[in-house]
Amino acid sequence: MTFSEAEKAAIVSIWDKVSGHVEEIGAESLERLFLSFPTSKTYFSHFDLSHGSKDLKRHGGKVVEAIGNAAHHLDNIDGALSALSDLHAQKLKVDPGNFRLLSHSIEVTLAAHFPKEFTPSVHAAWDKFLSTVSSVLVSKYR
Ligand code: HNI
Repeated sequence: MTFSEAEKAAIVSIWDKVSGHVEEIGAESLERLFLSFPTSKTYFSHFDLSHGSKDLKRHGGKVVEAIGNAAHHLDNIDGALSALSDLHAQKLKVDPGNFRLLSHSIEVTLAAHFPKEFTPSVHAAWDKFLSTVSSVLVSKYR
């Protein structure tokens, strides 16, 4: 997947706002995922999923940092997320349908936090970006 200069600018401009708040944005995205789509919780039975828990913050922070890494490598997301792709496909074996649900939850969180900046065109660029990240993470399933 290639990104236009305008799409790259849209992705990076939101990332710049998120980068100082990775745990907060990540935890909220996960909480929205688990509340809206409870079956996604099956992968996290070893976590404390209560509101504001350390597990949500720690894991949310990791997920959002990985998205930031991808945002800095828009011309080579495959390479940037290669190890994570192995992990999700070979070890975690998360049902691929969950990636759309998480992407959606992240977009809702971004829209709620940055209502002025998350315009329709920025939203479209982020949707394309998160869908590319998701395809990379499920690319090694078979
Ligand atoms: Ni995901 C672990 C990033 C989607 C279930 N995941 C990670 C880690 C990162 C990460 C980073 C930590 C790796 C490490 O410790 O080495 N995950 C991402 C990203 C996306 C994603 C960037 C998509 C945008 N993961 C999902 C989805 C699910 C999921 C959709 C299931 C609903 N991930 C997991 C599980 C772990 C995990 C389970 C292991 C958690 C643990 O620490 O036990």
